[in-house]
Amino acid sequence: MTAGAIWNPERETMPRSEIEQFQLERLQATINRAYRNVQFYRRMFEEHDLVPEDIAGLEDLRKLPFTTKQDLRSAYPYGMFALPLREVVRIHASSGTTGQATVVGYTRNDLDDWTELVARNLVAGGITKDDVVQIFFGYGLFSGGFGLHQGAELIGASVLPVSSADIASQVKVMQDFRTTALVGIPSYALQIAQAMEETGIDPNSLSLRVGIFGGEPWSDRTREEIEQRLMIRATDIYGLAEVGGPGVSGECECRCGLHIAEDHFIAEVIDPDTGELLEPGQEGELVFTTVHKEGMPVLRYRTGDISAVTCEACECGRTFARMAKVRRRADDMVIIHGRNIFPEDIAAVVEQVEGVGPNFRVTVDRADAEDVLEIDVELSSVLPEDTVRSIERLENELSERLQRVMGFDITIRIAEPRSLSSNGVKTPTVIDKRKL
Ligand code: DLL
Repeated sequence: MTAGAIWNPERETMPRSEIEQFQLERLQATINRAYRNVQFYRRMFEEHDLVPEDIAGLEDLRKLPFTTKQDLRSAYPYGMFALPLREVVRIHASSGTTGQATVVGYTRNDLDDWTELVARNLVAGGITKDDVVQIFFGYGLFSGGFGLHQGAELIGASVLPVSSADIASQVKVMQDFRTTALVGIPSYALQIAQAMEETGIDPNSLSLRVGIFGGEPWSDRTREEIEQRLMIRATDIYGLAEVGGPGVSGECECRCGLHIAEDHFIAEVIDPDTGELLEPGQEGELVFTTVHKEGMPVLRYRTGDISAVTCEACECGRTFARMAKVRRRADDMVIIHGRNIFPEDIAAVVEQVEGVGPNFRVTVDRADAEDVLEIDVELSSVLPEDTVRSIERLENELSERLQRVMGFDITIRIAEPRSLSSNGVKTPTVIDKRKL
C-alpha cells in the first residue's frame, strides 16, 4: 500500500510523546473552562473533592467520573454549553432515535476545527480538490450533511449538497454532474447501487471513483458490495454529535482502523459493565474527552460504541491511534431468553441468505410473560415471479438459520425492498418494546 496524501502532516504525524504533551496542555485548558463555565462539571469536581489542578497528567483524567447521554439530556437544550449563546454560531443535535435529543453548540473556532478534521478524513479516504463530491447525508440538525460539506469545500472539491433526495434524483445527479465521490450513509449507498442494477444503469457509465461512508455501523460485506456495484473504493468515517460530529476518526488508505484526531480528542476504552479502563487492543466501550472545543466540551463522554484502540504505527505514516470499525453499540444488545444478542449476529445470518437484506429491524416484545423476537427483513430487490411461494421460502430459510444460531423460535416478516430505511436517514435497528 503506497502512502497517500495527508492533509495536515504536521499534526497527523506528530511523534507520540508530542501528541501526549499537546493533549495534556489542551486538556488542562479545557478542564479549567468546563469547571468555570459549566455548572454540571463544577458540581462533578466538587462532588469528587477535586479541583482542576488535580489533573496534572493525562492519567489523572481517570479521577473524573464519566459523562453520559443522560447527563446531556438532563441539560437539554443548552445546559452543557460553556459559553453564552451569542458566542455560538451553529447548533446541531444527535440523531438519537429514542428519547430526548442531545444538543451541541459550536463557536466559530469550533467550526474551523471541525471543518479541518473532516478535511483530513476526506483526504485520507482519497478525495482531492479535483473531485465532484455528492453528499447524501441529511443537512439539518444531524451533523452529517453540514460536517462533510464544510470539509469537502475546504479541500477545494466541487460539492453537490444533494442531501436526502430520493434515489432517482441521486442517480440523475451522479449522471448529469459526473460525480466522482459519494459521501453518505452506507446503507443508502447500497440501496442506490441496488436500484441502479434494477434499472439497468451500468456503473461504468458513471464517473464514480471513491466513497466515504459512515454515521452507522456497516460490515465488510456491505463495503464489498458497495465497492463492486458502484465500482468505487469505500472508506469509513466516524463521529458523534456530542463529541464534535463526523471527523472524530476516519480510515486511511490502509483501512486497518480509523485514525482518531488525537490533537482534539482523548480516547479511552472501558468495560461497559464495570467502567474499568481496558488495555490497548482490548474491545470495550469508547469514551472521549474533547480537548479543544469551546462551545461544548465533554469530559469522559461514554459513547455506547464498541471498539478497540491501538497506538501501533500505521503504514500510512499517521501517528494518531486507530480505533477498530464500530460494529455494534453497547445499548443495542438485547437480552432474550437469557442470551445476549447484538444486531450484528442477526446481520451475519441475513447476509448468508440470497435475496434478502441488508436492512432489517429487530423488535423485542413480551407476550404471555414470554419474550418474543420478531425480525422484519427487506427483500434485496423486487421478486421476479411466484411471489407468495418465494416469500414463504425466504421466511422459512431465515427462521431456520436464525433458530439454529439463537436456539429459540423467531418470527420473520419479509418486507418490500427499501421499505426499512427512508432516503438515507438513520433508522433504529432494534426496538425493545419491553423498555417502552
Ligand atoms: O452520526 C455523525 C456522523 C455523521 C459520523 C456522518 C460519520 C458520518 P450522531 O447522529 O450523533 O452523529 O450519531 C452518532 O452513530 O455514536 C455511532 O453509534 C454511530 N456511528 C457514526 N459513525 C459511525 C461509523 C453522527 N462510521 C452515532 N460506524 C455513533 C459505526 C457509526 N457507527
